Amino acid sequence: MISFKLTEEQEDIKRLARSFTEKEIIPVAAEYDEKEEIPWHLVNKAHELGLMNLTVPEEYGGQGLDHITEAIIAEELAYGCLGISGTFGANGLALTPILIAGTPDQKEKFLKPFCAKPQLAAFCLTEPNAGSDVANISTTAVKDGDHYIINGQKCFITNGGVASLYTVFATVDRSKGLKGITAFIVPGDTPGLRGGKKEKKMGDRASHVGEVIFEDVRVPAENILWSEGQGFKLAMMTLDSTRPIVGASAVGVARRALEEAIKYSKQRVQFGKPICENQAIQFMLADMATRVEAARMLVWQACWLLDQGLPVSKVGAMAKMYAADTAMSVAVDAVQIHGGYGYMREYPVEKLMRDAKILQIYEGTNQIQRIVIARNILS
Ligand code: COS
Repeated sequence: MISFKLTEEQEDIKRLARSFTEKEIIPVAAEYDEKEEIPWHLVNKAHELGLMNLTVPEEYGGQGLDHITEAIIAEELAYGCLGISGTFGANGLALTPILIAGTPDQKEKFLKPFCAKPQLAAFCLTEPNAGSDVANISTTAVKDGDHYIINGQKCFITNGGVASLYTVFATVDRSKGLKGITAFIVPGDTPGLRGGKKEKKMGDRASHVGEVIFEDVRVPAENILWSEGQGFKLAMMTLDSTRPIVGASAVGVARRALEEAIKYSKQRVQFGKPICENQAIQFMLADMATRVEAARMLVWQACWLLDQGLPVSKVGAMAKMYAADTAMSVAVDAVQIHGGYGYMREYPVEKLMRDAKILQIYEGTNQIQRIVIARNILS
């Protein structure tokens, strides 16, 4: 049976997330975008309200939610500010490898204390010379008795340098290519781990994105997820499960841009009538609204597949790609409908357009998503 009706619990959570967005995120979004800082007080509040660590089981201190409910929350929060929602969302990305591959002991040891407090986590995969080409990472993990010594540099890491917990991908043997990649859980206070340069970004500015430097970081072998050489597969499985949520955030950005454009087109009078009475504007709004609905359906389908434990690579990539492209095109059109005012910082669509761009790039560029889709349909 197919149903698009949310459960009572999902309706309640959606109301909670929407009210948090209206009361807490929207009033400060422009300020933190300008300051390029994380609003830490909102990390505390989101944690208190149960809007973080959404899919971590309750026994480990998370919310124990399914992926469809996670998508509903991500859309609502990103409606208010992509940078702020992405700060919370990065926990989901960083903790997913532990949820997929962690032993009960690892989950008890790392997830429980992490989720007990308002803290941030970071997923350390990308490097200066290994973005799309994950197999090319050069951060090394050298075995030393019952420990590994990690050395290297990660870049473009959300929450990098300000996180309390890191999932880190390093190679134990570069000659093995992707079969050498190994995933480690690394607490943020481990000696030798430090944040490097903080990036200055086009948009998504209320999130902290920066380098993470590893200098002789000593990690017990028991912190390996799965086993040596399983890291590439784990990274791919993680991204399969988080890309639909990037799609959900993109739907939030697109929906906000659409609503701002509708509101403005009804208020703005030119040639003696509101501009929404022009068919040129109506056709734009109709296309924007249709794309938002279609993107949400793909996101929900991908989340449903995830919740059923069914293969999700193809539809998850479609959801991320289509929703991110939708956010970009709808935000551009929203600026266009606002005319000169849309280009000014006074109106929110200027920020939405800057924010939307990153959705086509992070967690796999939209070109990578097309590779994943093409491989799936041709195989
Ligand atoms: N789930 C499980 N295993 C997977 C998988 C998935 N979704 N995708 C690939 N694998 C496995 C393959 O089965 C293969 O295993 P075997 O060697 O045992 O057969 C192995 O991984 C290699 O797969 P493949 O040959 O497809 O790897 P490629 O090097 O061609 O890379 C892409 C594939 C390009 C899709 C991958 O590197 C990628 O997603 N890159 C983008 C990374 C990204 O999103 N970066 C953003 C940073 S995180 S914010």
